[in-house]
Amino acid sequence: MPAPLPLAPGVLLWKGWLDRAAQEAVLGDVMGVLAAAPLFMPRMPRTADPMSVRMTNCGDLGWISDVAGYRYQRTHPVSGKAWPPMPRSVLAIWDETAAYPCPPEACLVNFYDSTARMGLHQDRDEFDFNAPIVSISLGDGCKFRMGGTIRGGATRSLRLESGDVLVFGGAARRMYHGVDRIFAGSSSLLPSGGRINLTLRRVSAASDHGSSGESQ
Ligand code: MD6
Ligand code: FE
Repeated sequence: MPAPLPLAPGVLLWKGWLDRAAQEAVLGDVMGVLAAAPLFMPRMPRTADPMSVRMTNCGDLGWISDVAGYRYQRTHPVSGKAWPPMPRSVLAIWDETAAYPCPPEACLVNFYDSTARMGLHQDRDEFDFNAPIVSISLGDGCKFRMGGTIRGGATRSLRLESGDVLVFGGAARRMYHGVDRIFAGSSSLLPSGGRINLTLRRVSAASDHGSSGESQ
């Protein structure tokens, strides 16, 4: 297991965690997710402006955004069907990097075409901030920006590439972050180009899963 780069307190980056064969295996599993739960166009709360990324989810819960706001729900907003299960290949990455005793409940799949971006944001719709978020990058590289926990503070950027795994936890769990741009054509993994990012999260409060007598 390669050593991660400690980028900031609570932020670990494993460059090239997945080799090409492993990237292809995870991508194949993500294609299965997309077949069962097609990408949808999320909209900004209130304004209903479309976001530039396309999204779907797998796992028990999925994150969605529409005119009513941001939330987790158990069903796809267009088909109304339950999200497909999280692939084992994806769960394995959480098990190896998250250092957290419970499995993820939600895996958000973001698809970026060459012009898509993601504004600076905090991930704060979850009820368990003790669990980290594990982020897996596939396909074209991107310029990823990270700041502090206060909007408007200093930021730095780094390049994320196919196969990289980034973990945000502890002091960094509520860090601002976003994607400034996609480096189109920088990876041949996705046949038609673009970038896929998977973010794995715990959603429910720790007390919701600590009552069964298991040690935490
Ligand atoms: C992306 N990532 O890389 C967007 N969120 O496409 C995220 O929004 C993100 O990478 C929380 C933790 C890690 C992330
Ligand atoms: Fe995020």
